Amino acid sequence: MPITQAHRACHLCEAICGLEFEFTDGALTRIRGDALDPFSKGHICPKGNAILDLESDPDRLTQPLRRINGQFVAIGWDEALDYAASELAQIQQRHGANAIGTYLGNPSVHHFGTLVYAAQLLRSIKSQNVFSASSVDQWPHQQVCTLMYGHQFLLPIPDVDHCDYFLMLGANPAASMGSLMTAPGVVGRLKALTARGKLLVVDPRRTETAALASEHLSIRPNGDAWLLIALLNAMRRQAEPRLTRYAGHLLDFEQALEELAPFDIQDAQAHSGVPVETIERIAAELLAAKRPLVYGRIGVSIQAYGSLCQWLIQLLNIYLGALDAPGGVLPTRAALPITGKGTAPGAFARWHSRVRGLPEFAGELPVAALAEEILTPGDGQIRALITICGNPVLSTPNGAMLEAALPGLEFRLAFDIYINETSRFADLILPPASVLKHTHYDSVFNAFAVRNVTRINAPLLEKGANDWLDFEILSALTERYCKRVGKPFQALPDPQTLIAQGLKRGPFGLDYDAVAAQSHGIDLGPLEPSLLGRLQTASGKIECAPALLVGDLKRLAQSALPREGELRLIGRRDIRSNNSWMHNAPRLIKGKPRHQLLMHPSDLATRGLADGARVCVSTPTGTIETDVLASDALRPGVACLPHGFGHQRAEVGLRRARNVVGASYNDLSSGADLDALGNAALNGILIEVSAAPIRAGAG
Ligand SMILES: Nc1nc2c(c(=O)[nH]1)N[C@H]1C(S)=C(S)[C@@H](COP(=O)(O)OP(=O)(O)OC[C@H]3O[C@@H](n4cnc5c(=O)[nH]c(N)nc54)[C@H](O)[C@@H]3O)O[C@H]1N2
Ligand SMILES: Nc1nc2c(c(=O)[nH]1)N[C@H]1C(S)=C(S)[C@@H](COP(=O)(O)OP(=O)(O)OC[C@H]3O[C@@H](n4cnc5c(=O)[nH]c(N)nc54)[C@H](O)[C@@H]3O)O[C@H]1N2
Ligand code: SF4
Ligand SMILES: [Mo]
Repeated sequence: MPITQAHRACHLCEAICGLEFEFTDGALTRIRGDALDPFSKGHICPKGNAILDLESDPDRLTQPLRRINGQFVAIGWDEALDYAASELAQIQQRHGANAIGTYLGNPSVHHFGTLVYAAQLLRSIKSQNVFSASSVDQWPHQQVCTLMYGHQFLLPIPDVDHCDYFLMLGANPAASMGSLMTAPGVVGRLKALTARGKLLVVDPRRTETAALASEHLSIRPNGDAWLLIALLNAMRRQAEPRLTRYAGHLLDFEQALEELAPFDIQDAQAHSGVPVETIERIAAELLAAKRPLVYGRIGVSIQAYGSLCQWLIQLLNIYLGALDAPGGVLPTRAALPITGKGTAPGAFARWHSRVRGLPEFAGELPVAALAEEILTPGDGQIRALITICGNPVLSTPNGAMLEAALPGLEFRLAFDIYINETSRFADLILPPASVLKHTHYDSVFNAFAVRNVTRINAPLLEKGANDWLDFEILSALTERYCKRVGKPFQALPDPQTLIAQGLKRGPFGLDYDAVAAQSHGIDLGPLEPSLLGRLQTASGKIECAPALLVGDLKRLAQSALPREGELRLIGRRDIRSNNSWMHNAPRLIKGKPRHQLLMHPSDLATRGLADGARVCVSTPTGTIETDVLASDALRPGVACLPHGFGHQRAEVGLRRARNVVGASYNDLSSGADLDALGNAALNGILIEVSAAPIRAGAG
């Protein structure tokens, strides 16, 4: 049996680990970490191994499916593409350009072909109704960077390997493997940090990351903005800001601090649950550290004060002199640039959503507005929905309302490898061939890495006669659509050419073949200061007091104090999950159920609930049933539920996932709960928990 090996970066999460794929007689038989990847050094997690399951999954689609009389029927590619183009063209002819809505999901950013060619499709369709998972995720990061640094992707990345004090809010890299901090083997990196310095985790739950941290601070959900302001005010009392590095590059820093001055530290204690003395001590520790940094992720992004938190984090890093300093937070120098000339810096409010008037950002509207844009009649109503690598029924707020809206559409097109909870409503599903069949370059997450790295990998598997790669489908669809509506179409060069052009143009002037020849990837060195020379603001400076963010301080100041007995819901990720779409992989779902509502024993006691009880969780949006698990890792008044479950609603599609117990978190969240700039506030929502009614036959 000939055994061969090939290498490729993992496309499943932001850690982009190098993986070694072993083939026996041409069939994929084993996956290991690629020990020769200079960045990931052999790291792999259970999901990396589950690529074996994805590749052999009998539920994976291999051919276009068209709904005919309520049943999915396999059809040929030519017919499928013509059908899609014709429907899209007709709907726009009947109802106007904005009648087509598009939702782009998380995996679309991992595949160069999908990312670039979907953008071309959207430019041709020219609808203002574009949505993505970004507005249930990292919008606050992008928006704050646009406002302060002039580009949505000038994201300061934690220099995790060189800092000596890491203040981490609302992130759990021990489960998520790191986010907006591409750091394969992040747990090892964090352990090295705790050996040389301090990792302080701020989270309402004592998470897996908190457990390995030097210290864990249990905070009230949504209390972070108060804590961050109190830290800035405390630092101001203790020491001067360290601004030498930014001389001549800072605008309105003093003004920003002045805006925060009226916030009282006693109020910060009341709102955050963090004692005044602790706040003062942490401010002192940050100031005493040689290379401190502050970073916050999902827990401080998908919450009521997401953009405010991300702004305050930038201000703290500036105060500490950590912004753009080695060992602090610095933008990666991507070999294939996603900032600078020819890239979209991010723009605000060029249009607004029709129903609620929510402002656009970077060409997208908040996905919290999607369902109402489908359901509300009138000019500009969405009549057709394209989903690209997404599952908004499970992933976006009030998923049940979106689910109820889908049947009313005139046409639904899904670009997906599965019949999921969203694509099960589709009129047509277009499944791209296995990602192992296309050239792989992760243009996004190489650009957010904690070192400057780059890696091109050739296809591992040969493309079959009936296989269509992601970019081939999207390009053919765009061409046929343009033809029908009489718009000009210019085919983009193939992905390899585009990658080659990008690498050549980039800061390292790399040659495609030279990069591809080193299939384990190339390390281009540690993060180095570059932000000040890359600022793209109108003033050419770091704009520290953007009116949109300063304006939100009023809302924070007026926020109500936590009420006695209230219960707030937050999310969690498990190392064996990947949002909503990997619950069909046997390797990941084996073992005990992982979907329970975690509650503090004292909160169970006050509600007369026993550990393990079946409960109803309710919000004004909806009610779900689940099992409860007592956990003293949570602070009292907080409950915790993972998202991405709820596969029972699909009668077709993911046969194994259907047996994975767990209801959908987003049947509880509301599209009305947003931060100041439109990101969904999915964490920190008020819930009621009571014993579930006993049903005959249940058990
Ligand atoms: N309550 C709550 N909700 C959340 C979150 C939370 O923390 N709490 N997190 C949010 C975040 S951060 C995110 S990113 C979103 C994710 O939200 P989504 O992106 O909407 O959901 P995913 O579960 O990632 O769905 C990905 C889809 O892409 C498909 N897919 C996978 N690989 C490929 C491929 O190669 N090609 C194609 N065409 N399709 C593919 C899968 O089958 C699946 O249907 O969820 C958000 N929702
Ligand atoms: N295994 C696995 N890995 C993943 C994913 C997955 O689904 N599964 N999803 C990927 C995606 S798309 C993303 S965006 C990243 C996200 O990466 P992370 O941001 O690291 O994700 P989480 O594990 O959800 O961590 C968020 C933390 O915020 C805490 N939190 C909730 N509310 C608050 C609050 O008000 N304040 C504070 N301070 N903390 C709060 C939660 O308790 C939780 O521990 O993970 C990626 N990696
Ligand atoms: S950590 Fe992320 S990139 Fe690495 S193997 Fe796991 S899923 Fe893949
Ligand atoms: Mo995400």
